[in-house]
Amino acid sequence: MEIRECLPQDCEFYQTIDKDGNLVGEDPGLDEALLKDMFWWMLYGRLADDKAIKLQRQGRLGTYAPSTGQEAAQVGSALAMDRDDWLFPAFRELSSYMIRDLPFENILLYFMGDPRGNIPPAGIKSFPIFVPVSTQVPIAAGFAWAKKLQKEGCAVLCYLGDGGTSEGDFHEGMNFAGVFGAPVVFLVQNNQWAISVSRKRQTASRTIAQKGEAYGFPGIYVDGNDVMAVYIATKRALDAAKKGEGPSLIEAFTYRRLMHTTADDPKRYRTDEEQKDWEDKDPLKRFRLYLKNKGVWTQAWEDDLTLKAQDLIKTSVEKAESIGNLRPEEMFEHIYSEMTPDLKDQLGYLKKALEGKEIEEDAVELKGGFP
Ligand SMILES: Cc1ncc(C[n+]2csc(CCOP(=O)(O)OP(=O)(O)O)c2C)c(N)n1
Ligand SMILES: [Mg+2]
Repeated sequence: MEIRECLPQDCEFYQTIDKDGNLVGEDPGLDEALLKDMFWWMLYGRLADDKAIKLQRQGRLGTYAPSTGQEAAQVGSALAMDRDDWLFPAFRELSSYMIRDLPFENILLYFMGDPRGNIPPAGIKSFPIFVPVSTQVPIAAGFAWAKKLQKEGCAVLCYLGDGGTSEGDFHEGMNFAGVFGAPVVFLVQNNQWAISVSRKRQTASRTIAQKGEAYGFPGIYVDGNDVMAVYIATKRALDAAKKGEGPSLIEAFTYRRLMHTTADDPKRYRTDEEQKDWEDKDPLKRFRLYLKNKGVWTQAWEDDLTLKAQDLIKTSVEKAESIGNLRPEEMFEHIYSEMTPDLKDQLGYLKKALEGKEIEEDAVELKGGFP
């Protein structure tokens, strides 16, 4: 089944290629270097995702949220950003983090439960991963508004999921962005599922894109498994934001091909048939066919890219696994820019405990029960 056939039929849906990689309209005429970059990031993202799942299964990584099947939505949108634009992620945007220069080893560290993974290297214009669903939305709107007031001329790309659109934070952030004309693009990766809750149970709206209209800005409905369509739609929206035309909402219609996280078993709530059907609409497969028809893709080229990706992945795993244990004190250090008196006290107790010193019980009780 084609992606179009799964959608409300009376809605405008932006797509450049069908599931077999054939053009559905005019060729968008993107540069060959960009097309190759798109394929590289999608392939690298897919292989890195696969490695992360394997590491989790081997007990070398904590719970991990896979991106397989969503590479076009992530790569198309992140490549559409300028270097000065800012990224607000949710938690399932592996390819986007890497495109924005967050090394894979940081992502591995984060999912190993090591806070050092969530400290972006200097100069990175990306906020850390937001696990509490949609909490990034109002912050992204406010941040974009601040950038507008400071006349910095940049825009913000804020990711969230279909499930995230049911949160109050989503509506507050959208409303704020609309009223203040904040230069922000909200990109909903509608992957059809929020853990085991299907898109149908999330909203009675025909599309998520139409919610933009309600807040006074454009809602764009795009094939999220079509990397060129996502790229073009996001670029237009970011450019409009930077020209002072305000926010946009993009719904990238895609599919979470694997489990919600490695702690989940999707077989309990969706059919094999559904999963098989989406295998056929896989974004990497589609784009490969398009590039092959164009004479850009060869097996030898993909083999080279695969080797390059495997090499990078191996180095990242080695870096993440050899970083050494955390200092226990570190758990207090990144909560506030300045440690609160309570935390300072607790850190003091911890230091004493580490030195093997006795701690007066009363003092500990009064100050909140540590250790
Ligand atoms: C405020 C909040 N409520 C619940 C959760 C538990 N939770 C984690 S992911 C998730 C579903 C999110 O679905 P969606 O927004 O569609 O993103 P996806 O997981 O599909 O990428 C839930 C309920 C959470 N992290 N934060
Ligand atoms: Mg979802």
